[in-house]
Amino acid sequence: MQPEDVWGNRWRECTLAMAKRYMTVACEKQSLVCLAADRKTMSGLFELLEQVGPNIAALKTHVDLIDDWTADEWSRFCVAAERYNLLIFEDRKFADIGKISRSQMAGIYDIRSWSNIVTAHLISGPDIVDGLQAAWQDVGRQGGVLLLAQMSSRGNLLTSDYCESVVAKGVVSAGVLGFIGNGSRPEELAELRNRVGDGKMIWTPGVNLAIGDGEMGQRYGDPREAVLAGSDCIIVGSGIHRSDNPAAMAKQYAEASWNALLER
Ligand code: 5BU
Repeated sequence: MQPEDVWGNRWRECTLAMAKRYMTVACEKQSLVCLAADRKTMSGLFELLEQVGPNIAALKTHVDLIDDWTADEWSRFCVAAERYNLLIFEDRKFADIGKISRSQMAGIYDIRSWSNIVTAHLISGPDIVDGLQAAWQDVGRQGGVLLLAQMSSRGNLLTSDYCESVVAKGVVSAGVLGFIGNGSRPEELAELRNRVGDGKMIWTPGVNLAIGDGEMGQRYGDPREAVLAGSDCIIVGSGIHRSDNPAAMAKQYAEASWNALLER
């Protein structure tokens, strides 16, 4: 199936190269799953990647969770992820002023050199997007920023008014791939999609086939409902990596998300 037939207006209106790349990979894999690879060792990450690589479209990392991180092992891991045709998304949630965010993309982890996507809060103002984009340009790469418009955690402070301001600034920013929406609440997600229109992506954490409350304030909603409400990518962590059979679970999430996209 051609991406333009599957994605419709989203394909036509999301012009950022990274958006097109994601939508193409999702069609090739028949999966809208981004795995939240929240493992604490390099061997755990490699193991997970081998299990779920064929059934996911993107891999979300928290590089600073890894106890035995080394630059060499990490670049081996990124090469392995690319072999599975995955976009690499560092969920760093940058929040500082533009020039410091640019520098934070370098440093020991050198996020700019291997990430395709990063998350950012817009709390410090719109220049953060320019800072992050400048960091990718510093190493001759391109990437896309996902702005936090909503969060999945209970009691978060991203109010509806705040969300509206983030969307208003984000939709007109070329370096913005899209927004993080709350996958646990389809009605909030539908409201976000209304505000965003078709020109940007919405990616959603807080998704699990077992809906309800998770650990420490996390909340979960159903993958199909999230996609029907306007999510373009479901971010799933423990639903896959904590299960007894991560490969089989990744396949289930892939099918649920892909079928929901076709239904949408
Ligand atoms: P879980 O195991 O599916 O609950 O993992 C969710 C992941 O998504 C985890 O890596 C979080 O850092 C990430 N996340 C989230 O849960 N909620 C949010 O609002 C944002 C990110 Br932004």
